[in-house]
Amino acid sequence: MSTPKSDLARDIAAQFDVPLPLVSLAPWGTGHINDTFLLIAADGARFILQRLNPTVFLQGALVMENIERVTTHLQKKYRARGLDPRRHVLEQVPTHAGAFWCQDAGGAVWRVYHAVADAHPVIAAPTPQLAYHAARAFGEFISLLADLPAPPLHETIPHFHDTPARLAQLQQAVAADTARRVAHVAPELAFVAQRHADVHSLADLVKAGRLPLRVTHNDTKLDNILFDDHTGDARCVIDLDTVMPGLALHDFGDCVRATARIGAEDEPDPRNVGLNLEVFAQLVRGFRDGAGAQLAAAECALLAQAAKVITLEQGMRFLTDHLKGDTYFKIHRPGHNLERARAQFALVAALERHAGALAAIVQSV
Ligand code: GN1
Ligand code: MG
Repeated sequence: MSTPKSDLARDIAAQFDVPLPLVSLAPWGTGHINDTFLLIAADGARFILQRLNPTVFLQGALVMENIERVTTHLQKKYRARGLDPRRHVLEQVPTHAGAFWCQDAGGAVWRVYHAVADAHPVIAAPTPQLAYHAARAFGEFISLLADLPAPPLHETIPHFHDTPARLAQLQQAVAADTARRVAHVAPELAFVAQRHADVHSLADLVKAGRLPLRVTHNDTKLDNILFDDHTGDARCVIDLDTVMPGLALHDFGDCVRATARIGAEDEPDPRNVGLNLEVFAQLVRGFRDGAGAQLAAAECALLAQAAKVITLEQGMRFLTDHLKGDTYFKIHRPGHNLERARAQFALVAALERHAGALAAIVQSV
């Protein structure tokens, strides 16, 4: 079916070096921010066309500059290992003018990637083995980018995983109460208020110079990895929009939030949300194996705390968006962001209940 969005996408696709005519152009993936389409050309070649959300990424050009530097560096690394970079790293398709992106009339940035051959994202609940491979891939991503030449990458979204800043944004949303929803979220606000020490725990260590900034991915959800169709190995890390200076602990923590959680990110009944300890153990093992010597003792000691901080932060982000009237994350039903927030807080509670077991796992793995 042709919609105004898909008609625009078709016009934009024609500006890139994509063989025409297209036999198919259809929405693709599960992202909450950008618009993504799968393009299939007459010869069967597949491409991913994306529109960056301009209200989230205010400086799309800087996002694209980061991505070019990061992918070029990763490609070199895989080539040096004798591997075909196209199987492991996103490869951009240029426009006819030779640029890696273009803008539509409204100023939004569009780009095209070659689809990675014989690889797929995993959407379902992962097995411990798959979790191991996912965490190893995200750990290795950090280790491969540790020697990215200066200057530092642009901060594409300032204060992205600055948890105290996220708390401040929540407090501002409460004070403004634009959507008149504050009265309904007293239990959630109380839950956050009891955890101010957690909000500050990692940020204080960064301030004190006790946790290093590295080049990190910052959105380490399971569906941001492509797995090989045949071997099942994690092959390519995708969604590079938020690759920038950050904490390895945030990448590990977000992996736990997304992968060791029982129940969906937007599970409507928080009682169904839990924590899979076996998966957690494999995430620790995988992330350490992947990041290798990169991880410092101070980081290893905080793995479980990082899972709690990032899950609390994500809950605060969803709650803030609910209070502001759902302007940031795409929603698919009324109250969706509140359900997401509650599910994150249920996971925080599960992480707290299992704190002893998590500490023992981190020690023993
Ligand atoms: C957003 O769009 P997507 O699904 O890749 C968000 C992440 C959140 C995630 C929650 C730029 O990622 O930070 O963790 O939703 N991306 C941005 O599922 O805010
Ligand atoms: Mg993302």
